[in-house]
Amino acid sequence: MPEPLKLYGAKGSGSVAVEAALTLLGRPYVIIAEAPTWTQAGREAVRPVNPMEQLPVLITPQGEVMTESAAILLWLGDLDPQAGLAPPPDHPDRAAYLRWMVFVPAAIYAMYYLLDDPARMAHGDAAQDELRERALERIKFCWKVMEAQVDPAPFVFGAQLSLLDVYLTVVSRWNPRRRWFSDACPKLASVARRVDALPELHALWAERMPFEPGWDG
Ligand SMILES: N[C@@H](CCC(=O)N[C@@H](CS)C(=O)NCC(=O)O)C(=O)O
Repeated sequence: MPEPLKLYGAKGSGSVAVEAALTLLGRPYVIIAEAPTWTQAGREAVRPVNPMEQLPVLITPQGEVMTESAAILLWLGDLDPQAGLAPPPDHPDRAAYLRWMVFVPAAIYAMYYLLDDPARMAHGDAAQDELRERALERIKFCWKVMEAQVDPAPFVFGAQLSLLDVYLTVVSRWNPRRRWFSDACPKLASVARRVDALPELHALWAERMPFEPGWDG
């Protein structure tokens, strides 16, 4: 049995995508710090390992610090090719897998830095309101770009679940939330609903990203 991987995470955060990947892979892990980085205590807990003060942070068995959700998911998917959660390097879907695995954090996830606390980038209520609004519009635009270019059946790469499906399921739980997502991006939303319903992830969702009243927007 491999040594448990160590993860800095927080309920409802991007670490849940990594937790879901580890769960599907059957790979033991421990949350060594529950560190919601939207609180002072959370930021302080993460700072020694990630000066960006962001989650997720994974510590590899060799003690390497890994940040960046997509890098962690790509690494995990390749670590266990038998699990089939990542198209291998010579697979025809590999290029699209890499493309969308980078698109989600670069185009969408990065926008939450502005959306969650626009005061970090703009002065005054009016400028901050505008920044928040524009960041949200950008997120919507980017989801629609992805929606137009995928053809899930039922997952993005056909019958085989991949970590891209898991990643988009977690990120689409945030603003503008799933009610908007279902209307504007029905193909991607159908993927997310399937991943929401995976029996292997029921306990994880309940504990780490619960479907509480109003969860969908
Ligand atoms: N590029 C990073 C972004 C991570 C990120 O923004 N994480 C959020 C939690 S979901 C965070 O820690 N935010 C706190 C902050 O940005 O100050 C990744 O993909 O892992």
